Amino acid sequence: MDLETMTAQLERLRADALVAVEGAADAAALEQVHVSFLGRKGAITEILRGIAGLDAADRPRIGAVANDVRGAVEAAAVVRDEALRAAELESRLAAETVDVTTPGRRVARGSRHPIAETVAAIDEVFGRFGFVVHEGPEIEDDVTNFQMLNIPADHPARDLWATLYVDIDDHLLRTHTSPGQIRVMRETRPPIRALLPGRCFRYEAVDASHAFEFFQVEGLMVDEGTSLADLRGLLDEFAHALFGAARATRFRPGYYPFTEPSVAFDVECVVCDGGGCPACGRTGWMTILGAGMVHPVVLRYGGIDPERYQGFAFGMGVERIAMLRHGVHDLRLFMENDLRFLEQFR
Ligand code: 2NL
Repeated sequence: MDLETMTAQLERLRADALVAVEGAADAAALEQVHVSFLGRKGAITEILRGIAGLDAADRPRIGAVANDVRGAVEAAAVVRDEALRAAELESRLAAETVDVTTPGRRVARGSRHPIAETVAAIDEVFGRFGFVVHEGPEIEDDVTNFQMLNIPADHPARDLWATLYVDIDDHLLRTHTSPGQIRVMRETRPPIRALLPGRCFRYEAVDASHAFEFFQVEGLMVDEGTSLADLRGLLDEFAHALFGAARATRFRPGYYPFTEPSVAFDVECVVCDGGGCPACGRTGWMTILGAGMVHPVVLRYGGIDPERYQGFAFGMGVERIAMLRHGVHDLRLFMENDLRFLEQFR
């Protein structure tokens, strides 16, 4: 082969290679083009093998042409490679674009249980009058749960509290939060304004108005000169806050071994506004809590001198308050945790 033929072949290969580089659709195709023109067995390399048959004077000239062709093809390949990478990146960015205006998935959010919400509402009202929340243990001893509340062992008044006992001598599940108030009296000095919310337990057959587990809030105030009138005024504020400022209230005589006198506190029926309906047994009144002046014997058990101090106490069932506030007729709904029920209190 002579110089002219070889030069012509190299120039044709340059043209072919540049077209092939330009046409390579991706990195693999480009690599293939590189191998087939510039590789060890590539077309340009093959031509250069014929260099030995040329005159010594022609060899540098064909070498210069070959280097120029190789350089041009290499340079075109680099440019093409960059273009392919840029296109790759472009299409990935397009595919992975996040639409920040797309609405988010709604997160299911819990809410306060209506019993906890009612306890908080009760706490809030008495808190305004300086009552401080205390908590006692759910497992109590017989002495604190009963005897210090003027309910002796074997006394018929015990029948008022169907008790659940535990496997520890003389221990039981508290039947009310009153023992917590005994603890407050024994641990602090008057003036006392204590509020005791908490879970209580009784051995009860379950129906729409009875449970074996329920919540109670009790309150206790002890100071010099505390009277039934103070109790009445405080409970009026409470009833008006929870059931409406215009509602009439009344005291009726009641009985508890730990208070003397004892009263039931009634609010004008929230269903019929006092006119009389099935909800209030046609009386126009609903009992929302029990209360009274702390029995002197109970004050003394609490370490308080009844000659100097007087106290009042009250207690309410939280489920009952919640039922009246929300028009719920079966307290079992509060224990079932059916979301269709609970979601109505969000
Ligand atoms: C009710 C009535 C009441 C009390 C609870 C009490 C506590 C002490 C001393 C005196 Cl330490 N009394 N608590 C008093 C009257 C009534 O609860 O029906 N609760 C659901």
